[in-house]
Amino acid sequence: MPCLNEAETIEACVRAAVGCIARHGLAGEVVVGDNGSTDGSQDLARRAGARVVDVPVRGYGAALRGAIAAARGRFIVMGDSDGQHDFGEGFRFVEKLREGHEIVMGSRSLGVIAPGAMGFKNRYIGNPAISLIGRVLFGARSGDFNCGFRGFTRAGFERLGIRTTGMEFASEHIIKSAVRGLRFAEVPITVHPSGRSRPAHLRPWRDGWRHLRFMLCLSPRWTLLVPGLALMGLGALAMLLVAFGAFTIGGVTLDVHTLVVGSLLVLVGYQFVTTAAALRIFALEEELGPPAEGLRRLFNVFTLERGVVAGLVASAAGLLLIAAPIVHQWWSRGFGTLDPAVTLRPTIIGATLTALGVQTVLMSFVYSMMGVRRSGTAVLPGADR
Ligand SMILES: Nc1nc2c(ncn2[C@@H]2O[C@H](COP(=O)(O)OP(=O)(O)OP(=O)(O)O)[C@@H](O)[C@H]2O)c(=O)[nH]1
Ligand SMILES: [Mg+2]
Repeated sequence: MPCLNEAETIEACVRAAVGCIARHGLAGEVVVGDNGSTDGSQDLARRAGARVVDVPVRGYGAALRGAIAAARGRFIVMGDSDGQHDFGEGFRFVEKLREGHEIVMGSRSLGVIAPGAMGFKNRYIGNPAISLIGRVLFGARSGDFNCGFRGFTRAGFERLGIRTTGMEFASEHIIKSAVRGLRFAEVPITVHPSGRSRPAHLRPWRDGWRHLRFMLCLSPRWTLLVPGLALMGLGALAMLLVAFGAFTIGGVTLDVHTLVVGSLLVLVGYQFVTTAAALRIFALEEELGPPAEGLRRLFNVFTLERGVVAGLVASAAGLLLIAAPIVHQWWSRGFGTLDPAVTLRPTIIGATLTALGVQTVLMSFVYSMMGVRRSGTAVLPGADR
């Protein structure tokens, strides 16, 4: 149980859990992860029969990670100590774990949500939205992604290498369990209104955003990569149409303006794509995201040096494309005002190419530096060279 200033409810929670363990004849213990309660929760928990672990790092995830590390069981069931979870239902998780499941999620939507147990924002907006995104992006089957009542095997949990310390712990835990293919089950649970009179620790907007941000950064494919490639494709098409002259279709003539807009789409799209790669490398290096064999192979080919050379060549070609027509015009007509009708087209194309090249050089360094910290064991070969 994570606990932060739950003096009003911690005793009842611990007693319920102790009772559940005894009733089912389990060899178990109640471990409370506390990181700084100032209301005497620790002593109340001990008196009710729990072992209290004082975790030096603040945050919900840190408290749980500390408690889980200290727990001695093969199976672990976690739940809140604010009175919302009914630890009498804890045995449902044990049954599923005994069947061989490695992560068992409590589900409020399959179970009972007592009146007043969940605020409108969390129940109808935050939780469904986060659950949906989690299912789509990571294939996590849970219908109640952020439920804090869960069971898991210690061995399975240790394989996850959890990193977060705040409320995102809840997302990281289930996402990684899904991504690593742990055997998954769901059990219905009941949630009650919390038994405390002080406000909740969870701050819906801030914590909801942190969950969302965490998920989007871990899986940039649908948020950045695919939109970026689409923008680049669209932009390239627009540029190709008018690269050599105006293009007329059904009475509409497209010309250099289309070229500028196409250039913009290509550049913005490329920024999306290169940022997606950076986030993905970060997730890999931090062991946060799913494994990425494709990306690994890609970076075998695109080493830092090759990236830099390719970028420099593109930039040089771009600059040449800008300079050549201008020099040519000056050469043939003498110095004077340039005629945009002649020079603008290659200038825009050249500028686009130069920007792509510079971005490639810079990002090559960024990617390579991201692999340096763990050099020797760099996930991306070539990144540590
Ligand atoms: N040790 C520790 N426990 C925490 C921390 N933040 C939250 N908790 C505990 O985690 C559990 C869930 O926190 P809540 O604030 O109730 O979050 P919630 O249940 O998602 O939100 P509500 O529906 O508003 O209650 C409670 O038992 C808290 O005591 C923390 O920073 N440290
Ligand atoms: Mg709560």
